Amino acid sequence: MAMEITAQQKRFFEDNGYLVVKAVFTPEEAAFYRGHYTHMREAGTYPGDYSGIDITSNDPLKRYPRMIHMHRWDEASLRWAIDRRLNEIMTALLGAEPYMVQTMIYFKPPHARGQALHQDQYYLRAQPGTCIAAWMAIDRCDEANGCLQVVPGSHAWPLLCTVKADTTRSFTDVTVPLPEGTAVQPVIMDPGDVLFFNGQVVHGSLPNTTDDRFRRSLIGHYVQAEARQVAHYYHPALRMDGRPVELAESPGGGACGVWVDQDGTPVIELSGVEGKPIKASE
Ligand SMILES: O=C(O)CCC(=O)C(=O)O
Repeated sequence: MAMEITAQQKRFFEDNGYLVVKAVFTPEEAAFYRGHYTHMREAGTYPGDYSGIDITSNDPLKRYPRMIHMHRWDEASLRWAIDRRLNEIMTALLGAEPYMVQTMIYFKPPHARGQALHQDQYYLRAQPGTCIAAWMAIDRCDEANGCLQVVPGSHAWPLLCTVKADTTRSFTDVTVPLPEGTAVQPVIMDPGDVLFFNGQVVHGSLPNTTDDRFRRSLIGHYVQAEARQVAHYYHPALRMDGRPVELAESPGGGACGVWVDQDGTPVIELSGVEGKPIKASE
């Protein structure tokens, strides 16, 4: 059966830059991915394990680092990333089929740090248009175990200039500043639910404060059909039937926005310049 998106859901996505679709995958499918990736992670090392693994480390993220681009060598990951249901929803939200450029799995064990607020387009640089993420919960995700957080409406912002992040709470070291009082919305999800969000949306996650609950998520990154270039790290892009599509390389860096005060209201001025991201992927 085709995945239907209601007019109300589409409007929510257009107004807020994100949308949770409940039960896109069944609890049994979520359980399959939970087992699949956990066994894989515990069994060895893989291409993309850039920050290394140390099973004796006190840092939970050293014991269970995220995995990247699994679709390039793991059939189940490729099948998931180009799944008909994800394609139908994104095509309905965007008006055309996207291209798939990245897969990631986050394990986020108890006491693991989160990821500071950022915009995915800072890394992907899809042009023209932007990128989109499909973020599937494979455990229950809530505030205690560090669910994703989004800033509703930030899809309308340009890329913001980054500042240093608090690396005691985030495993990445850059973040974007927000004016005081900006609403940051936790996104509570059950296994199999998928959060779709636009590449400009400011999002991140807090540490996992639980003693006993992982917060695993499986993520696909895509670029809109009108994109003709994407950053080097994300090549080759794939059509949603798995065939490669030729895109050019985005240069990275460029103008970025800073918050300025305009008659007591914070507004973004495109007066900053961002260098190339040092790390290629988030
Ligand atoms: O899952 C998380 O904690 C962060 C993931 C994220 O920010 C991303 O995929 O861009």
